[in-house]
Amino acid sequence: MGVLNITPDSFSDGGRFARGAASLGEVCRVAEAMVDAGAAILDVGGESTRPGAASVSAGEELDRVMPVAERLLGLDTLISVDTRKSEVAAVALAAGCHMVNDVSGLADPAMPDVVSRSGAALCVMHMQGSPETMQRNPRYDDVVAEVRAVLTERVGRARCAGIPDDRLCIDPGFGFGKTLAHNLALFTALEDLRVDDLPILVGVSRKRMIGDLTGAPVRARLAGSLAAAVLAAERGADIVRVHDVAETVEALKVLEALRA
Ligand code: 8Y7
Repeated sequence: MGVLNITPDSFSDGGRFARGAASLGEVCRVAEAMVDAGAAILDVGGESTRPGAASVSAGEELDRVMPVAERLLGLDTLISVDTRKSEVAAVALAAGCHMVNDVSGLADPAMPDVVSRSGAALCVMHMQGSPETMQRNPRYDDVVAEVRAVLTERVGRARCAGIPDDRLCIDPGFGFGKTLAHNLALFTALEDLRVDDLPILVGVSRKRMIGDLTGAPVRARLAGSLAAAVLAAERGADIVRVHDVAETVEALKVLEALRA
């Protein structure tokens, strides 16, 4: 899954894709390169979820995401819309997007029905708190058990709305209301998080967790991100969400060949 942030202040691309002069063409060129490099899914997001980020309105989110999504729907790949809002999801899915990536894990009570009615896929991610406050003081007694319990409950809500298992995946939400120790505990126990046989999505590309381990700034986290992507795949991740698609695909090819 290739990351396309259409926000002025995204986590790790310095707002390279912010709405503005000529940005639509640039985003589309980057997206095409990701597909050529082997991305199976492109994840398009218009709301920053960086710690402390202010929220945006549904209208603003749609203004950012839809022009890009509409262009990308012509590519031979699945388009995921990264949103916490059922209003945004409804418009994106009506336009033909294939998946909703909900970092809030269904905080919007209307989200399951919107996804179910469209026949799209859904990723439910775990987050403690909200982006505004999540990194202030993350706390768990047993992070693996608690994240797994929340994901199980959210999968139950999705199933109740009629979303079938072959359209669902789960994600522990690295960095979303988690300290480095929490992230490491979750990564180490990845397979223990699995809910039934649902696929697991892992997003660690360029994150602070990688910076904490390497000392590298956002721009220099490729090597650390590749190591984490390969190990996540080896530990059972079915989908990896990354900024550097070509490099990650190469690393995963080597993993596949060298696997016993
Ligand atoms: C994740 C994500 C982000 C993640 C899923 C960033 C939107 C922060 N991280 N979605 N989104 N999983 N499913 O650094 O880990 O890309 S935003």
